[in-house]
Amino acid sequence: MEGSLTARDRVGIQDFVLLDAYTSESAVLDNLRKRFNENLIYVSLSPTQSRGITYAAHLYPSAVLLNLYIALPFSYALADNVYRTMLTETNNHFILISGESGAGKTEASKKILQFYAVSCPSTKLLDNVRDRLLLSNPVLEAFGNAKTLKNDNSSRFGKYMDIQFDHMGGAVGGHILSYLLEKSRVVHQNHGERSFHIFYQLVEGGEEDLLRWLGLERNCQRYSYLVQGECAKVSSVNDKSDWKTVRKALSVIEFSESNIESLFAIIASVLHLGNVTFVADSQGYATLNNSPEIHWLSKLLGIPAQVIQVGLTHRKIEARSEEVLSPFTVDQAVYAKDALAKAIYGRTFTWLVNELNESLANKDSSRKTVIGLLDIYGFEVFSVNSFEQFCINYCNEKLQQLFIQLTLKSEQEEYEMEGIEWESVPYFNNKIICDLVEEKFKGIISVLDEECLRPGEATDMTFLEKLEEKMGGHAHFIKHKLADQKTRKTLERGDFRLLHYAGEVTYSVVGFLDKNNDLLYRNIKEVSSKNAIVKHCFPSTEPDSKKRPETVATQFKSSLVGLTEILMSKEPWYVRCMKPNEGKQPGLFDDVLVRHQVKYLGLMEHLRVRRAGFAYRRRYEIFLQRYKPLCPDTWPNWKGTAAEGVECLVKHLGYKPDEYKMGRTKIFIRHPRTLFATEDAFEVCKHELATRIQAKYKGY
Ligand code: AD9
Ligand code: MG
Repeated sequence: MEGSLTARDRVGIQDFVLLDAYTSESAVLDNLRKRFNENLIYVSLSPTQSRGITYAAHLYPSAVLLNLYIALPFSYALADNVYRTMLTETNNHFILISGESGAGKTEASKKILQFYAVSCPSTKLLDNVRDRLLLSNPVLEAFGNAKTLKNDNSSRFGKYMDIQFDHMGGAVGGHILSYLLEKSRVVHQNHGERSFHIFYQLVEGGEEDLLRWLGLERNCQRYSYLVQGECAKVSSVNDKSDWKTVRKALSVIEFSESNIESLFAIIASVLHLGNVTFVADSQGYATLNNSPEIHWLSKLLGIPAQVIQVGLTHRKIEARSEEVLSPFTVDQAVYAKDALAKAIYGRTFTWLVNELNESLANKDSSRKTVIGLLDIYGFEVFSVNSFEQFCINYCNEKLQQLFIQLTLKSEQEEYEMEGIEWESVPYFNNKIICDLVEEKFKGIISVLDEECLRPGEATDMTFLEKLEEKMGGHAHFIKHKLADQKTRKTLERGDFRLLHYAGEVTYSVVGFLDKNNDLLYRNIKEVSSKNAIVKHCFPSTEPDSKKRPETVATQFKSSLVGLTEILMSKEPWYVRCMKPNEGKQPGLFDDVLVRHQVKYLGLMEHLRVRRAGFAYRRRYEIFLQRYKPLCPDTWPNWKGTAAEGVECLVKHLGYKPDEYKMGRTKIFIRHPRTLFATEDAFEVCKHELATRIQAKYKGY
C-alpha cells in the first residue's frame, strides 16, 4: 500500500554507503531504480548525510558521483565541492566523467563548466574569460560531435579542459587538450549516422551571401559526404539555430573575420571535394572533367586549379633524384581524395583547438590552481566495429584502469602500507586488457605497427593472422577458430573479438592498416595555399618529412600516457554516468542494462571498500596542527611525536576505539560524523578565541 511506505522505501537513499544491504547487487539496483523512478537520479558514494555534500568533499577528495542522467543540482553540488576543496587546500583537481556512449558525460561536463562560469567571482575581465570558456563548447561540439546510432550528439574526440583559478577563486583562463578526432567520419558514415554537425549547420543555417560565396546550395542531399548515412536531418538537432550559436561564439572568442572566412572556406571545400568524381581514361587512369568543384576548390583553398587537378590524379614519386608524376587509377584517386578531405578537416580541428587556447590563455604568470574536466568518447559497440571503436574502447580501458588505481587499488594499498588491519576486497583489474592492447613489442598496437611497416606485403588479413598467432591464447582475445568455445558466438573470418571490461566487442579488421598509417600523398601535402588556415596546417616543409611519421594508434597511445600523467598529479573526483536504457527513451529503467553497468563499473567492489574503510585520513602532523587547540595537553606546543600528540588529542575528545585507527604516518577515522563533531568543536573554539581577542583589544 502506497500510504504505508516510508519515504526511504519509496525514494531510496542517496548515499550508497548508508544502504543497509550494501553488499547485495539487487539492493543496489533496487535503490537505483527507486531513485530513477522518483526522478532523483543521482546517487553518491560518499558519506554526505549529516552535513550536506559540500562538507563531504573535504573528507573525500576522491568522491564518486554516479549518475543515471545526471540531475542538475547534483552536478552543481559536485562542482561546488571540488571548487571549495581547491580553495581551502590550494591544490589541483580533476573531474573524470566516464560512462558509455550516450550516458550523459558531455551534458554533465557542460553543467559543471556552467557552474564555474556562473558562481565564480565576477569582474569585467573575468566575465570575458567566462564567456570564452562557455562558448568554446558549442564551437568544439559543432566541429567534433556528430550523430551516431547511440547518441544524436556523440563526442567524436576526447576533451580535457583545465579551468584555471586565481587565489580569490576567479576563473582566469583555460586550456584544452583534444584527443584523436574520428576523421574518417568526414568521408564515410554508417547508416543512420551523420558527419560532424558543422557541415549541416553551414548548409542549413549559412546566410545566403555566405553560401553563394562558398558555392554551396542549401541542400544537404547535394553533398556526397553528407548523405552516406542517409539521415541528414535529425529531429533532436536544430542545425539552423546551432549555426547562429556557433557563429556568435566565434565572434565572442574573437576569431578574426578573415580567419572565420578561411574556416568556412575549408568546410565548404571539403564538401566540394566530396563531389569530385573521376573517370577512367583508355588506359584505366583517373581523369577529372573540368568540373565546377575544381573551380570552387581552387577559389576556396587558394590553390591554382591546375595544381589541384594534377594533385588529385597523380602521385609524385622520386626516381633517381628526379621527381616524376605517376598517374592514379580511379580507385587510387578516390582514396587520395578522401585522404585529403580527412587531413584538411583533421588539421583544421587541431588549428581550431589551438586558436581557442590562445583565446583562453591567461597571460598573468602568478600561481594558479586548476580544475581539469575530462569528457571523452564513451565505450561503444556497434554491429560493425572498426579501428575507431578499437581506439575509443582502448581509451575507456585506460580510464577504467586509472579509476581502479586511484580508488580500489591505492585505497587498499594505503591500508596495507599504514599497517591497518584490512580484509582485502577482490576486484577485476582490467590491466590485463590494457596490456593486451598496448604492451611494447607484444600488444595489438605493436603487431599493427609492425604490419604497417611492410607496405605492399601486409594486408588487413595478414595483420589478423599475426594477431591470432600471437594473442590466440589470451583470455580476453577471441580468435576465429576458438570463438565458438569461448563465447558461444561465432566469428566471421576477418573479425577478432576482445572481451573488454565493459563487454565484448567484435572488430572487423577491414581498414585497420590504412587508418593506422593515415598516409597522405606528398604532392597533396606540399601545395602552397592562399587560405591562411590551410597554409598554417600544411607548412611547405613539414618537420622531419623524411622520417616515417608515428602511426595513429601509437600517437594515441602516447597521448593517453601523457593524459594519465596529467591526471595523476591532481586530486581525483569522478562522475560515473549510467545509461537507463538503450533506446534514448525517457523514464525507462532497463534492469538488465543497468545491472550490467553496475557490474563493469566496479560499483559493488567500490562500495565494499568504501563501506568497510575509513572516511577520513590525515597525516599526524597536519591533524595535530589543526586540532591541537582543542586539548590543553597539546596546546600550544606539544613536546612529543606527532602520533603521540594525536593519540592524546583524540582521547581527550572522547573518540571510541572502533572509531579510529592509528597508522604508521596517519590517523584513519571511520565515520564522517566523528570528524564533523571535532570540526564543530574547533569552530566553537576559534570563535571563543576571536571573541576573547576582540574583548582584550576593545579599548585600542
Ligand atoms: V558520447 O560518449 O559523447 O557518445 P555522452 O557524452 O556520454 O555520450 P551526452 O552527454 O551527449 O552523452 O548525452 C546523450 C543524450 O542523453 C543527451 O543529448 C540528452 O538527450 C540525454 N541526457 C544526457 N544527460 C541528461 C540529463 N541530465 N538530463 C536529460 C540527458 N537528458
Ligand atoms: Mg559526449
